[in-house]
Amino acid sequence: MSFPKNFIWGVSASSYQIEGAAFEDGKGLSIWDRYTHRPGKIWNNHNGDVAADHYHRYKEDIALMKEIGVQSYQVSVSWPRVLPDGTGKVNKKGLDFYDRVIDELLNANILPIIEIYHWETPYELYCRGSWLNPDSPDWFADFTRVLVDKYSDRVSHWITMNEPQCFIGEGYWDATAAPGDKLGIKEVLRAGHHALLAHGKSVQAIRAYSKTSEPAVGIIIVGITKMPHTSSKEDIDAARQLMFMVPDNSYWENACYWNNTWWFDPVLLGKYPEDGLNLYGRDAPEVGPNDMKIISEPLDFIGTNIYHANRVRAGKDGCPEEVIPPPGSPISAMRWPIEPGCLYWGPKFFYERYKTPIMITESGMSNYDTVSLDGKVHDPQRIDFLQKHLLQLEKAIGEGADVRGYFQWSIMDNFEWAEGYKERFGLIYVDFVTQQRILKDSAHWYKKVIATNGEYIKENPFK
Ligand code: GCO
Repeated sequence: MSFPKNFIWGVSASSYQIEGAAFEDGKGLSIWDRYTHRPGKIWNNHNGDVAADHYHRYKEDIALMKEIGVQSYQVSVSWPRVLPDGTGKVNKKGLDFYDRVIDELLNANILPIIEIYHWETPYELYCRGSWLNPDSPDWFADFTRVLVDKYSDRVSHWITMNEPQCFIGEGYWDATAAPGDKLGIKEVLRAGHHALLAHGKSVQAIRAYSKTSEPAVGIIIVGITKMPHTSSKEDIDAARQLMFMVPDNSYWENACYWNNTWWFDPVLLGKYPEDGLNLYGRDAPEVGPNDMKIISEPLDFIGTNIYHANRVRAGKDGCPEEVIPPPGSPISAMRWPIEPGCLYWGPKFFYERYKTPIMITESGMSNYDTVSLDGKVHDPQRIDFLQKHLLQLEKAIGEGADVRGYFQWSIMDNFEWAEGYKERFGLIYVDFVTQQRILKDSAHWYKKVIATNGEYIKENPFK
């Protein structure tokens, strides 16, 4: 077993989480610029005004990526940096920033993948209703076109948007992310429908205007992964069943948006799942005659972010039930369970259902890393985490799951949304006071993994 020859070893990050320069060079405000300045929303009232100062340090950061040997990097774009009002006038300085980033990456032999939207809705568009506004899909298509016109002579890989479950569900239902509104289920689902339409129109714009003959286009959806508690057929079926259902809110918290099929099915199968439609009834969004055709524009890959899994077994009455991990089971600093099997069962189940090539667009671990007296950052837990997860991914690929790439989240420590700078996910340590960068042990380890196309994961990293 080994990783395919053209497998892509990458890293990811997102604009608001690393760029800083929130009020510079003509950038407009995003909903995150507003939300983080509302007292009590973010741990210790942190914000992304400066973040990792990547806006000014992108050259240094790309040099470090090169040192690690990274093959690809997801460049996420801040919408209001490019279009301060969300539509209309382009901010040349903002557009030029990503242009320079792309050139720098290409010079370092790193494949840039443009991620058009990682939650940074322009505040001006929020004031016009944002994703609730039926014009929002067209706003997003116009924004896409601006990027495609400028970058597609050099960029061939595009991701329309990242995690609708989060920016719709957390943003509009439970208010734990910007814009922090609590809407009713009908509005939430309507906003979600517009976001999916925006995705579809964005795909159309990429294909219509790309200067690259065959652009590769995808979307990122959270891969909420369930894995069987034992290898029995009953438990495997139970895990699969739970992974692909739209449960009601009594089943697990926020199930109304925290599920896979409500988001993946329209995009890949061209329809909302029956169980979800039955559950929502009259609250389900109105679907126009062409909507599903637009939403399900063919994709070259699906990106999915998988960080953990819940264990599931067949309950006595035949219904799947989640298994609470026994006391002492490993968890990360984020208090997410550590279940390396998520990168086996996740890709396996997703590929089985959707038969579309997969990129693992985020995978990684938060850890409270510190600088040791030797000036280095030793993070054996992260190495252990990545090694175990990659071994599982390799197994899934060996058994036929078509996974084309793996992106570690994140290239560097960054602003972890509601958790502020408390959580560190990076391969590169960032001192947020001095902005000094230090390659963690895990970065040196990942370098060897990339250089050997994954063979190095079989070595004991601690001998
Ligand atoms: C998400 C986002 C990232 C996070 C990362 C760790 O999954 O919420 O895509 O921006 O920072 O996943 O939580």
